[in-house]
Amino acid sequence: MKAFGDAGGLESAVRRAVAEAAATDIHTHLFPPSHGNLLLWGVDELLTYHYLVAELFMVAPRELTAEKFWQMPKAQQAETVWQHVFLRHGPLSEAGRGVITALNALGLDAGGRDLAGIRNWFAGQKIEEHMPRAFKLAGVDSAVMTNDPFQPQEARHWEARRSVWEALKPALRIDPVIVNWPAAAKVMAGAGYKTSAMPSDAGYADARKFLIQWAEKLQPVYLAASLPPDFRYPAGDIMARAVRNVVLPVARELGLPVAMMIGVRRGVNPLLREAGDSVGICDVTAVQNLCAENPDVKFLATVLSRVNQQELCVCARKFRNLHVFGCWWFCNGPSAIAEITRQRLELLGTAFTANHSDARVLEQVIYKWSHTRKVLADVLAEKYADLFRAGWRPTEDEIRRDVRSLLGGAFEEFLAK
Ligand code: HDL
Ligand code: ZN
Repeated sequence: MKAFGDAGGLESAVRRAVAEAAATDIHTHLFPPSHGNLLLWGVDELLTYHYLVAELFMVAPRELTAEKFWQMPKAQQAETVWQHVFLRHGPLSEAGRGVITALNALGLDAGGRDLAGIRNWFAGQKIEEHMPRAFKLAGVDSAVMTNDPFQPQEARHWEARRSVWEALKPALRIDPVIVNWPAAAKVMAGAGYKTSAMPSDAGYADARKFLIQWAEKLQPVYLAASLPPDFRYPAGDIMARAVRNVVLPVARELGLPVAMMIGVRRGVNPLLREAGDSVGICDVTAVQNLCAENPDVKFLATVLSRVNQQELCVCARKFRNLHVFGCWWFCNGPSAIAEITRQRLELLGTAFTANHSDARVLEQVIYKWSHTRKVLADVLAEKYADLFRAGWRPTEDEIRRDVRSLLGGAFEEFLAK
């Protein structure tokens, strides 16, 4: 295929490639339709996304207390968010604009402000058709779920061996083993494993068995955990001991990568429930030490604080067993995605995964990927123009190859190497 002779042709090829490339969504909170109401979808779920609940309480009158809100039925909660965040204030936030993007992509006139009519449309949808439709609109070929065996309401569906749509891939989520050993030990003991609140070598051995048995059930793409800003490694604390004695041996035995999402301060405002988590600057040397100490284990990492982003990129330059991914949560807005992606291209080339949706509600894949593609196209157009000015003439195939790398290709290569 011919190389581009002019910058104009190059830019339109970049934008075309970003618009058309399939994205592999490597971290979501979606579930198979067979897992019932664990899979959230529809306008009421979109409007009560915890990002929007946080935004509601920033603008709602004082008399609307969190207690009153949580006692409302879901539709009333959604109407309350619609009134305060969308009608009484412009939905200029990323989560607000996202709802508009998703609804309009589905052919609904969000601007008409007819919430009841939009709700009726969703009521007429069948999830078995609606889920593939949402993935197609998002350009997502597959999505990795978050599957937590420590949540009984999730575990029961896997115990029942319910069907899983082939576009959904499992991930074994293991936070409690690291961040709340007593709770994890209680669940494992309830399943007949010899674990107790006080960690011991025997308890660690049974915890490894528990995770290995769940990995056999789920066949996960990776092990995953979100970690607090104060996660340190190596360290003598209960978190580091669980990583050393349970997580790393299991990852090694199963040949599974360990995905770490670091920097979440859980429950800074418990009244907001899932909306009550915040961000903290983490210690990237924990990632560095894990990679250095375990060259035979693969690590995926994303960090929640903008402050840690450059350090994580430099860490990935030093350790071939580290793959950087995503503009996570509070970093998943155009300004942060642009800054982070520009920095990653400059430091990592195409050896990273540009984003993941973290979708909790099905239709969020539509807006999260639409908004990401817009920013990615702008940043890549700029970077290819710089390369063109330097004298390199990429072909359209090479551009498509690079774009796919950023949208899942590099992840697949990392898993395969
Ligand atoms: O720990 C995680 O996986 C986070 O993504 C949380 O689920 C968070 O609530 C979230 O949805 N972020 O986008
Ligand atoms: Zn998540």
